[in-house]
Amino acid sequence: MAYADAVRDARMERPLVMGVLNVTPDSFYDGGRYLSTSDAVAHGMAMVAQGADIVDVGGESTRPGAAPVDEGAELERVLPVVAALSPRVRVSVDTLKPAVAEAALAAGATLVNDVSASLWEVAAAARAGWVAMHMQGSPPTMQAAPHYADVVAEVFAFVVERARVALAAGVEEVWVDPGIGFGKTTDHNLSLLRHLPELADMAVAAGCAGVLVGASRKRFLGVLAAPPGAEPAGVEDRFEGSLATAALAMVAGVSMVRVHDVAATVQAARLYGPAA
Ligand code: HH2
Repeated sequence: MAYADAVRDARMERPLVMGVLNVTPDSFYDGGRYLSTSDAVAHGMAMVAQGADIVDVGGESTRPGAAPVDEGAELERVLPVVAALSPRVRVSVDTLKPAVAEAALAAGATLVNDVSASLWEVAAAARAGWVAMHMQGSPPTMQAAPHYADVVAEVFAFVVERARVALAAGVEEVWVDPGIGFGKTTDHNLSLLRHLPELADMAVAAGCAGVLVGASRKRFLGVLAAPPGAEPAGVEDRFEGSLATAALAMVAGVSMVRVHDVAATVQAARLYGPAA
């Protein structure tokens, strides 16, 4: 049985939708929109009303070229939002810093969304879930010259190996994520997306909770939306590609998608749900 069918049969529910909530001035899509705690919490609750299963709170942009943020500033951005949302919805914290992950878990988050794939011990200590995402290099320079001999084999082997380490260290809920756009060209991203069914199978075999994919509004979708050779379409013109990619990922057996456009993505995910 294909993995996607097995997921449907086992859970009889739809793939999960993780709503993006960046409390930053410079995130590539929602930067500057939710700088106050009240605006951020209101947007988080709006995504819950649209059907988000998890709200992913971040206080540091990891877009290509992003400058690192001081730990104190990141804590100030993230903690009040995590504390306000976590009684009402499952919250993940999107951070590279162990201290921010620890503090967010203490404030009510239950999942560490770790784009560095290195914080599993923090998750284990707090009995929280953990996302192992692949990134080549680091945000300031990762898009300069991404290079792989075999992007699919290397990325999949990396995240599954990290998942095994985390599971052995006692993390019970481990997600793997190929890291779309993190040190990858458009062709690298497309190769990874086309091979997602293999990653879904590998994740199940390793004992993971599943595969998470975050392609929402990313630059390669702007490349696909523009005429050949033209400048990539801007973030506002990447909705259709984002929704199509989320749907493609779900069909491929991915069990969580990380998106900015929650309402539309939940509609797509409901195609998987039990008959009404
Ligand atoms: N992408 C971004 C941030 N966190 N986490 C996971 N697991 N997977 C992803 O693909 C992923 C992620 C980048 O998107 P965004 O948060 O919208 O932008 P920014 O990094 O500029 O804040």
